[in-house]
Amino acid sequence: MKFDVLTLFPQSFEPIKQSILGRALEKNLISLNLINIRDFSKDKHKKVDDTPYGGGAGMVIKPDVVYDAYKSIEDKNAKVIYLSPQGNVLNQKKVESLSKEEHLILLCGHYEGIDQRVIDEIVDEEVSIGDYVLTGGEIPAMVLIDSVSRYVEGVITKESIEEESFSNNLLEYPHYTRPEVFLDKKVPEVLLSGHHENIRKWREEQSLKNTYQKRPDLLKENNDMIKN
Ligand code: 4GN
Repeated sequence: MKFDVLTLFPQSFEPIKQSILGRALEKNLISLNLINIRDFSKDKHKKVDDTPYGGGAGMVIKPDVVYDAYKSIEDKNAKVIYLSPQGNVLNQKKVESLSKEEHLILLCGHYEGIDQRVIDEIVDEEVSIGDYVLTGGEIPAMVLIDSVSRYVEGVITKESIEEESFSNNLLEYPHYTRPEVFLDKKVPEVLLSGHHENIRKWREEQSLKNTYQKRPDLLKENNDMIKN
């Protein structure tokens, strides 16, 4: 999986070069190419924004610099995603479907936004990570890269994907490790029993109970899936 990111702040992507994704980058399971939009400014002061037509607060990113940055990539088959509060809200199903793409180009805005004409010209889909506004699209882009990369073969084990929250539209069961007693609390007996079928049933129960208590809306979604 190839990620190209169009951003004014390439340094903000350092956090996703650590840990599991760092290893995936080293093993070339994923690639992350950061393109600084500012490098494509033709202005002697490297200006990338200007005041909005029609007036109003803040600055708007100029369409030509974004277009030239995009054109430098040269892959007509890549899917271009603009991270924006106006986009389709990301969920696990969407994450899984994006992981089937070979090449994603992520466009990050800042300030008041990007001139609409270049968005209309190059963007295939707008994606939002939730109903709130951030100062830039970089954190949403990192959320997308992290969540999608987990589905790339070899990044994490298949078991981790299958067992996790949301994969069956349910929350996960609780996890325990040593010591057997911590602050007078004992690990649930069944997990020490070695009885695999009982453990499976217990985890399924816990998973359902957790979902019912914390996210009953997900059970309703499951119900709707059965009905339809
Ligand atoms: C995306 C971008 C929130 C999201 C953003 C989100 C930057 N905020 N909910 N802020 O996924 C104007 C220009 C706001 C880009 C945008």
